[in-house]
Amino acid sequence: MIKQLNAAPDHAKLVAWVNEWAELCEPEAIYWCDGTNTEYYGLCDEMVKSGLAVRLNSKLRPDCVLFKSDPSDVARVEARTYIASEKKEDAGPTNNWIDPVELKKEMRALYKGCMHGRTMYVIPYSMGPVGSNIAKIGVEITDSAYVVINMHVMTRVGNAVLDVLGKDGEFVPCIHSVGKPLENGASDNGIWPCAPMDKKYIAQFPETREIWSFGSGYGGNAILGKKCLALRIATVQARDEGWMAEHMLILKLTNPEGKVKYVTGAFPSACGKTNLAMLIPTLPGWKVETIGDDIAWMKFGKDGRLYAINPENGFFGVAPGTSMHSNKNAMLSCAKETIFTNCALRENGDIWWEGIEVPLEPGEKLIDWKGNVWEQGQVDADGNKVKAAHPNARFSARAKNCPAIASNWEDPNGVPIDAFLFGGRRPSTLPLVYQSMSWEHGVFIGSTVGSEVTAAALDVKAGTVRRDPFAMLPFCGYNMGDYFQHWLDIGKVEGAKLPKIFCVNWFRKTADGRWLWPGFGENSRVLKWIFERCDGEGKAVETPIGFMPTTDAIDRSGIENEVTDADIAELLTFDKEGWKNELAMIKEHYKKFDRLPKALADQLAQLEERLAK
Ligand code: SAT
Ligand code: MN
Repeated sequence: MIKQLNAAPDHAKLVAWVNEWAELCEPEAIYWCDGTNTEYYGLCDEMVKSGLAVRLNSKLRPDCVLFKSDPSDVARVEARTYIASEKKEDAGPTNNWIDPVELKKEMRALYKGCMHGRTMYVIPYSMGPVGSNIAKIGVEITDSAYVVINMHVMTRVGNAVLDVLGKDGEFVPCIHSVGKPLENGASDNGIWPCAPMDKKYIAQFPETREIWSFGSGYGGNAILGKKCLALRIATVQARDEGWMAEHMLILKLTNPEGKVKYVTGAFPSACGKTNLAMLIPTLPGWKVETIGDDIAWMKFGKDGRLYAINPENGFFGVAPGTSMHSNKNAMLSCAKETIFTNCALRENGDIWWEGIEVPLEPGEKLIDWKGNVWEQGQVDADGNKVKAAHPNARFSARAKNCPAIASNWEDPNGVPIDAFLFGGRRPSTLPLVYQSMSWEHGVFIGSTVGSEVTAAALDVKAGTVRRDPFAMLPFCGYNMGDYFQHWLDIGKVEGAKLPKIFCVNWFRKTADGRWLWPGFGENSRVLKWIFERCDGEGKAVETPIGFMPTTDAIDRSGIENEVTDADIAELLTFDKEGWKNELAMIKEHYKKFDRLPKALADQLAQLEERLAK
């Protein structure tokens, strides 16, 4: 007999679905999550008691817990992530595919009895403000209390969601298990439960809009509202329903006169998306406020503009490299009520990571993310520096604790978007900023987004560019060529008043490897030009790649010594030879797509013509 820890809601389809999974997974008990603080802190206490989590010093880091995962379970596993569409072509050349019937058979065998000795938590959640017409409801079944508390932070959980669902409302069913049954009263003994790599599956079924996840407890593999629902499944819904689900930050930009523009941006990972969303402008009188740092859902309003909501409720941020200098607002967001994963633990009961820019006491000993004693400067047997925190260590912080969060960030109608930014780390060729010549040209720019990977840190020239169209490569739930077509179709919607499209690159270097642009808060100077361009102002010259600012169009007041006339000229030159090489790389990149829209092939041909002139 499975214990029922509390009453099930009055929604026959939902209850039947939960019972069906309980029968297969055979948990010890079923618990319906209500989203309260009592539930959240109760689960935290349980996990601290069982040794899965450490409570941090309540004076330094109030209401915070630290988890360390299994060393094999530290990030999203793209090789084990599947788009199980009925037809392989519909998943496309950039996604892993297995026949859905076969995959379900295989996974059902794994789920059989997988929750022995565990509680099955049922989490009703909303992506987006509860009740917003842009929001969507999901229900996640999981056997991980760690997932429950993370869903509390990252989504809106509980009874308010059930109220919106009513007796027969629609939801995206999401099933998750860590894949580690506890037999005969065994316990985890403080060890992060997960399954071996060849048993892990992160499966999306686009036609039936289901998510099945097995074997991992970490991040996007397990917190299913985020990448699985809000991107992979939502992209499919957005295509069918005429809206957009994008891997984009959303920021609110206010000029000294109090005029507001909303900007979204797509960047591949490790390009500073969270930093841009929480930027502190160095330009006097300018203000940046955060709406979201990872995902944007956009729908047309009656006025033809695209309105965006942030479907999330928190930030699942990369910890290493985050400091009061690189991102003060992120540091303050995780000052309290935060879940830390795979960070290091200090003697004083606070967290620590590489790049936090908080000095340690002389000789201070930390507990590293693997649970070992760690000292600064420690090297392994091969002479490599041992890291205290895992490079993908995370903080799960509440959006409401971010000092830069915009007062209207939860507006159920969303905010009207003025500009889309695309960018990556490009030490050469790509200028600091340029604007597309048309919507279609902007879609072309989005489809070619890339970031340079340097073999060695000092090796500037030998970098190859890893292309990540719209920063969506691991997150698009259908054929990428069809996704490009969806972007083109959005541009043809009657009466649409579309955002302007820009490409930015904060990462230009000189030939001898010096950064040309200071980045961080100084990026507000580029945002200022973008703001002006949205109003039909801001000086620009037309070049073969698009509209580029004139060298005096970027406000350098106060940084003329840091970014000299020569620097800004280099940042804003059209590099004809570099672009010929770029064109060849884009041609190669485009060969990957089996359903490349003709309009994008035309854009490529037109760029080639303009470069040849
Ligand atoms: O683990 S997540 O997918 O949520 C984070 C990321 O990879 O961006
Ligand atoms: Mn992301």
